[in-house]
Parts: sequence; C-alpha cells; structure tokens
Amino acid sequence: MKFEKIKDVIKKEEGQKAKIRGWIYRKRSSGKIIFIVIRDSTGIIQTIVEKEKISNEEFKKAEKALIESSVEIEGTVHEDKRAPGGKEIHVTKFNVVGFAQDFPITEYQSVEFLLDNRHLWIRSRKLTEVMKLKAKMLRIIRRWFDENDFYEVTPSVITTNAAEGGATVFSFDYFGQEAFLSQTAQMYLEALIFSLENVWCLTPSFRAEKSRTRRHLTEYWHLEAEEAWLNNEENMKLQEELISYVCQSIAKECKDELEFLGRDPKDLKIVEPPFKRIKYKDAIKMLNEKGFDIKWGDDFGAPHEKALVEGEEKPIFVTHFPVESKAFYMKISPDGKTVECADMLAPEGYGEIIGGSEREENIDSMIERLKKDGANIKNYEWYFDLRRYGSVPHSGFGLGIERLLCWIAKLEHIRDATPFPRLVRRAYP
Ligand code: NSS
Repeated sequence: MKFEKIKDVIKKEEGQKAKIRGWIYRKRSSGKIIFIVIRDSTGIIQTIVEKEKISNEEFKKAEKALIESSVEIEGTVHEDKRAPGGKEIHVTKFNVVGFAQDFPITEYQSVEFLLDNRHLWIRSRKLTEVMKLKAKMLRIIRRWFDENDFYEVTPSVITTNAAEGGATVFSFDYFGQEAFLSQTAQMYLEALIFSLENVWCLTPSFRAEKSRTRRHLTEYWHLEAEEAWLNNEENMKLQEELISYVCQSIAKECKDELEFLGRDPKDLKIVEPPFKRIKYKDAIKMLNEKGFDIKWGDDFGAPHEKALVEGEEKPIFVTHFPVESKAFYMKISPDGKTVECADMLAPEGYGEIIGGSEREENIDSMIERLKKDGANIKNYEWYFDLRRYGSVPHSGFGLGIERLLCWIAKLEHIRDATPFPRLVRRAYP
C-alpha cells in the first residue's frame, strides 16, 4: 500500500485502510490509549493508538514520541464527529522515522522568540496556510501574464543603479567597484521592451529603509511589468485587470486557505474594474477635510492611506503626485508640476500595493532630477541610450507580493507574508 495524503484519507469511508506519514501535531494519552494528531502538508487527522491493537514495541515508541516527531502510520478509517475533519485512524502499525526533542515552541510565545525560531515556527498551521496561498497566488499571477502575452524575463539583481533613490540602497564592494542590491528591475525591463514589447518579472527587491512598520521588509518579492506604447491611464487599466483577476481566481481556487485565515471570499469577488482614480491634489484636500495636517508635497503615511480608502471595497488609484515627491524616471505631466503616475492603495487600510507610471523620455529632465538626488549621472548613461535609439512611450508598474498577500490573507504584519522576513533588526535565521 502506498502512502496517502491526509486530505485524501479524510474522504475515505468507514473501515477502509489508510497509510500516512507526517509529524505529530498534538498528543494526549490516557494510559492504554494515546490520541495523536498527525499533520502533513495537506491537513491534520487524529489517530488512536491502543495498547491492545499493536505490538508492545510499537506502543512504547508511540509513548516516547514527542510533538514534531516524524512518523509513519497504518490503520483503518473511522468516523468520529469530535475529531478534526470528522474522521480518525485506528492505528495498526506505528513507526517513528525521527524522534523529536522537546519542541521549543509552546502555546504562548513572544514575537521575538517566534522570529528567533522562525525555521521551526514556519511549521505552524497559520504560516503553512499563508505560504500555500502565496504559492497559489504566484501561480495565478503567472497564468494572467501568460494569457495576456507577456514575456517573463530574468533581469539582474546586482546593479549599479539606484532607481528608487540613493538613500535606501544596500551597497557592497563588487570587486573594487561599488554596486547595489536592486531596488527595482524597472530600468532593465525598460531596456527589454525594445525587443519584447510586453515584459514582466518576479525578483527580490531590496530597500535599506529604517522604517519599522507593519508594511516594510528590507527584502521583498517584486512583481514588475513594463509595456511599450502604453500611457499612464492604459497602465492603470492593466493593473486593475491583473488585481481583479487575482482576486477572482483566489476567491474560487483558494477557499480552504481563505477560510482558515478569516478572509471572506466575497470581499475578493467584489474586486472588479474599474477602480476609483483620485488625483493627489484632491487626496490632500480630502485628507484636510478629514482633519489631517498635510500639505502639497508631503508623502502619505499609513494613517493617510487608511483614511483615503475609508468606505472603499476595492483598491483605489491616487494619481499625479508632485514631481519632487517621485522618482526621476516618471513622465512630467503637461501641467509641469505633477507626474504621470499612480499608486494603488488596497482597501481596509492595507496601504500601497502598486506603484506605477508612464516613463519620462526627456533626458535633460531626468538628469536634472537625478542631480537633485546626488546620483552619479555616469551610471545612467546606458539608460539614456534607451531614449536615444528609437524611444517610444511606455509605462510599467511594480507590485509588492507580500503587500498584496497581507491584504488578501488579512495579515496584521508583513513579516508573516514571507517565510524568513528580513527586517531592520533581523536577518537571522
Ligand atoms: O518603489 S515602488 O513604489 N516603485 C518601484 O519600485 C517602481 N520602480 C516599480 C516599477 O514601476 N517597475 O515599489 C513598488 C511596490 C510598492 O507599491 C510596494 O507594494 C512594494 O513595491 N514595496 C515594498 N514591499 C515591502 N517592503 C518594502 N520595503 C517595499 N517597498 C516597496
């Protein structure tokens, strides 16, 4: 008999044989009977080990095996309303593959302790469900790009360009030359549209931001797309279609994960194009009316973003930020004061999930803005070449995978959207 997954065993009928392997999730004993809940990647099931039903040696092993020991079990399936999933296994064979020592994680532990033991804590059911949802989400995103004729490309993560500002780059010595861990693949994607036209990529991005918030990682997974012949409005359309597709598909395909995490699929089914668009200047007005002390030129913080989506069920776009507040590569609008950009804010105060823009084609304008940031212009010469050799209007966007997951999975903190979070004060384990 082959090993089966717990999710399939749960579907079996009274009296059928079952053979599973996994880890001890919970255990209690009353002398001659031991109740052992086993988990595998698909779920949990209760097993009952009775002294009279197996060999003495096997029973002793079952007694000795602590939580997180890995085991192989054979038995018969029985209905029991009290058991998780409504079924349990009456054990006929019990084998321990690896005895666990006393597991350090017990019920009530501090956040720091759990982060120190992240390599073990990722076995928890919550993190398991989050990671499953993340994997499915990435699969859905890939499907959308495939169906919409985008090429997936693989840009480099080692770079000499700080596209999102020199203040937040991790720099290192690259054989005697200063190099950075990439903040964005955007500039490389822009180079690739001249042959492939529609491209996307998924890479780690790095931000040396000292922000210790619920929404900042120093390393995150960045989904970016770039399209030739596209303006800012068309770029927003693309984004709302992608996000709606992701929400609809997750609502349909990830019911178990959503239920475990407390997200009602209905919240996601509502997400359909079009999303509301508001201009930065009107957002400032709206915030002032709500009593916030904020003026033209200021950045939005978490409370502002939350106030802007109050009462919204879908994400919204805030567009046309002041030139000074955004990156050098964004196209300056006809008014000369704002840029052709859009930030997508998730509902429920989950904050910005996408930053996108139409790209500037005027080299002098970019140089002027780069100089203000103290950038080394020489490093951008290759990028200016893209404007020199057959430039076309083009736009693109970047989406923080963990930010999107936070909203969809209703997570309180972004650290739980990634297995090994990199935070200002944490790079271990
Ligand atoms: O800085 S962004 O707003 N925009 C860019 O990097 C563009 N160059 C992308 C592009 O047009 N190709 O970052 C994009 C998104 C942002 O909306 C967040 O969702 C996410 O990247 N992001 C982060 N996620 C987690 N942690 C941190 N620190 C973080 N910073 C940005």
